[in-house]
Amino acid sequence: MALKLSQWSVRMLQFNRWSTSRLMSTLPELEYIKVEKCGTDGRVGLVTLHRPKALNALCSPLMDDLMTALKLFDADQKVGAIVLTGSGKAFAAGADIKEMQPRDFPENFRENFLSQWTDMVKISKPILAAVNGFALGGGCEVAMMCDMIYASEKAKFGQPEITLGTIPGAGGTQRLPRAIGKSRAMEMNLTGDMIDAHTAEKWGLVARVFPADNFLDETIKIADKIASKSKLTVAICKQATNAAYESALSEGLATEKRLFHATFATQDRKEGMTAFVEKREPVWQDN
Ligand code: DAK
Repeated sequence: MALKLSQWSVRMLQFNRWSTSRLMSTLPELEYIKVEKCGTDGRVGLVTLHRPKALNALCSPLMDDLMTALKLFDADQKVGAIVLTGSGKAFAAGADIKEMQPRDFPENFRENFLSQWTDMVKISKPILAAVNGFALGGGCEVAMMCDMIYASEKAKFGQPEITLGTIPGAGGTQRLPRAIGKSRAMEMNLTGDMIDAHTAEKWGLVARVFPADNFLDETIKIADKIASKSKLTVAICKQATNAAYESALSEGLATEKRLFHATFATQDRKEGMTAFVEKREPVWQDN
């Protein structure tokens, strides 16, 4: 028993060491976003929305910085998963109302206002949202553009656009009903009311709720586990799972089968099955 406990302590010490010491060496300085590497050997990219005085309201320059950070980690061959979180008391309180307030329709139409938001879904690596505090409007929508949502028990989700005389514009009327069902989504969208983290978990919007003091480390731990797999197979699996949201069942199943067959063209599929037969751990080449 004593031996088991001491082994556990060593593992916890190792975990705390890699989860809290974040590698910043060659990463760029961005105005509204912090980028760090964490996890085992820095294989998790950590992106923090950093405009705390405005509750990380998602102004256009912040969204540009966010896309820069996500594309940077997507292109980094050492990074296997990305965690997106907020700073201060919010994940993000929505798109920047002060930026939107003076705008008009012709301007929005001509400039395709806020079009950079949709680039998030082009990232091929898994993105895990680690939601602290408020995730409202565009903040809730950015979380839903991620592949998984984890929440601190202090998180609050909502689509308050109705209170501003407008409607959600980045997935609140589309991704939210798919995640939690029509009645609940309709209630959130039409009342503008917030739901707490445990309700969000019960309704299926978030995968898990963690205590506020370690929700980020717990999310990084899951990202680190994903990053330990073949990056190629993970990207294929993400694409196949996303097909469930964008196609009829028969079309989705056909996509899944095609991609399953395609994994047999990879070194990593061969290695994974050979390692199982040889009773050893696989060594991934990401190929
Ligand atoms: N925009 C700009 N500033 C914001 C903000 C926001 N969304 N949310 C908070 N702030 C600012 C506040 O103005 C305040 O700034 P100062 O007055 O100190 O300068 C500061 O953050 C602190 O906020 P509060 O003083 O209000 O803090 P409280 O704790 O009292 O209240 C709150 C927290 C989150 C309940 C409250 O701040 C709030 O209701 N915020 C607004 C939430 C909201 O309505 N969000 C939805 C915005 S509309 C699209 C893409 C996206 C979208 C649409 C289209 N396309 C791709 C087409 C998205 C639209 C939206 O998100």
